[in-house]
Amino acid sequence: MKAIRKQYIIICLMISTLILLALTGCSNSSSNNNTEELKELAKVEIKEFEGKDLSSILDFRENSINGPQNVDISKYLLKIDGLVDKPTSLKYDEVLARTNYTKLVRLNCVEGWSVDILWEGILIEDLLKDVQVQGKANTVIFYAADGYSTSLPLDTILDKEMILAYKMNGIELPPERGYPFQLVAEDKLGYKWIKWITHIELSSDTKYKGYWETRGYDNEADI
Ligand SMILES: Nc1nc2c(c(=O)[nH]1)N[C@H]1C(S)=C(S)[C@@H](COP(=O)(O)O)O[C@H]1N2
Ligand SMILES: [Mo]
Repeated sequence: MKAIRKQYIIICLMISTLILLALTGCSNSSSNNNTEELKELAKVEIKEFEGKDLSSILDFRENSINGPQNVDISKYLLKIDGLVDKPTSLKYDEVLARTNYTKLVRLNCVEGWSVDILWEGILIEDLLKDVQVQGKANTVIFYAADGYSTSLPLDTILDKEMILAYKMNGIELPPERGYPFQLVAEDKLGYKWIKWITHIELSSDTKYKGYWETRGYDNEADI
């Protein structure tokens, strides 16, 4: 009888251990699921900001000169040079390490469509502080991975507190929208909103003309 009871107790212990193991296993896997769900949630597009409806990332028309670019972020460098005392090349994370700003700004394309997007990015002024812009610089020329370029007066960039966006509506810029960086050229027509930016050059050439500007579009590009 005693031997049977001992066996009975041992079997009971084994069963409860198994149940415990199964339970902790379950709770582990369910917490894993939770973190996956959270990651998914972060990808959901923001649809409204301070009571205003936003356009969707899908409302843009893709009409880039050479189609969407796929920038390899492990090799990516943002070069900042020209009329500066300390030219530099920054990795993606080094750019993002600056203070982040959020702005609701409308992009107007000359083709007659527009989008209201919540942009998130870093102030160009912050990047320029680090390279020490020389007094004779008055123009900023931007170059992109697809061979596109455009320019803006330095004062315009500073006055309008223009940002280099890496997120739109809470989502990292997708490749077709200019990953890793698009210029939020507030109050300027779409062709100043250069995507896939790789190089920022400080210049004194107020007459510089970018891709669409050399093809007849106004260099001021005011809306
Ligand atoms: N590098 C690059 N940036 C670019 C362009 C381009 O062809 N190449 N097109 C411009 C134009 S004309 C507009 S309207 C805006 C938005 O274009 P999208 O809808 O193709 O993103 O991106 C601008 N930035
Ligand atoms: Mo455009």
